[in-house]
Amino acid sequence: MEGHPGLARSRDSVAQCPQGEAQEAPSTLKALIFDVDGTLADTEEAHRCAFNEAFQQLGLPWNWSKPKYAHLLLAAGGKERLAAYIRSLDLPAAGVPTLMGRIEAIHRAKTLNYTRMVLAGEVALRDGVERLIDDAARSHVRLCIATTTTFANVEALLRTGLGPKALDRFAVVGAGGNAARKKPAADIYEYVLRQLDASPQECVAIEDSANGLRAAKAAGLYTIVTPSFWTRTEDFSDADLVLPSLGSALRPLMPGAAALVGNTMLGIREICRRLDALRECG
Ligand code: XBP
Ligand code: MG
Repeated sequence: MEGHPGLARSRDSVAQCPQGEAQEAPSTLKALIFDVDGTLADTEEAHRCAFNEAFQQLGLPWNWSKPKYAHLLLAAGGKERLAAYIRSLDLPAAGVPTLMGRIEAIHRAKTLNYTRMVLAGEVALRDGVERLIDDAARSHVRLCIATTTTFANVEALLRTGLGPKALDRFAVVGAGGNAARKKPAADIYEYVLRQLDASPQECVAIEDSANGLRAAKAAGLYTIVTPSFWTRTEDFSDADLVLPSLGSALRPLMPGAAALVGNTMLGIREICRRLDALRECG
């Protein structure tokens, strides 16, 4: 089920800036930086199943239920999630290092399961993602990715959702291996900004989780949040704009959310207006 209609809010300052003024000068917006899991697609259920399948494949007596996984999601990164889980187990002291030593192998098996599921078409892009990506391309706004997940997962999702040449459409792809610290640290966003040679004031981040929001804000980015099934109860009070989804012709934004962005879908024009209004109105 896409988006929770009640989840719509905008940071007042921009909403009060008189419309149209910011439109005269060329927009500041240089790039949109997309998170992956929960933002481009609601992927965590597939990740959860891929983990459970890997546990079976490797003879581990573990199974992550949805409530368990929702809790484990507080740890960003699949390997970090495994480590957090192992630490939570009531194991004899010697048992912990042995299992910690198996994390790489478990995560490799999980990634193979996950990419197989994605390439089989089991994970669809969220509403409005492809439309906004096309809108950005038409407006010469560059596209980037800042994610915690493994690069192979990004490639599989983009290839399946946007076509075999999808990766070429992204100026910078910052994934799990490109940042020393994972979200909520700002590292992956700072990596993308460096590669892009852009300032945070010229870019907008699109996220789904509190961890991701904190990372984007720590990097100084105007941040739009579209909560996912797994994150809809998290705290997004620091977000600049919260929408249940990006909206699409098939599933337009409900009146409350639509009123915030002046349309039943969030488009590049509105994102530019907001970023430029911030520049104009400070
Ligand atoms: C969210 C994550 C990821 C995935 C699992 O990533 O925390 O770790 O849950 O992927 P995003 P890996 O920043 O895109 O929201 O197992 O490859 O880490
Ligand atoms: Mg995410």
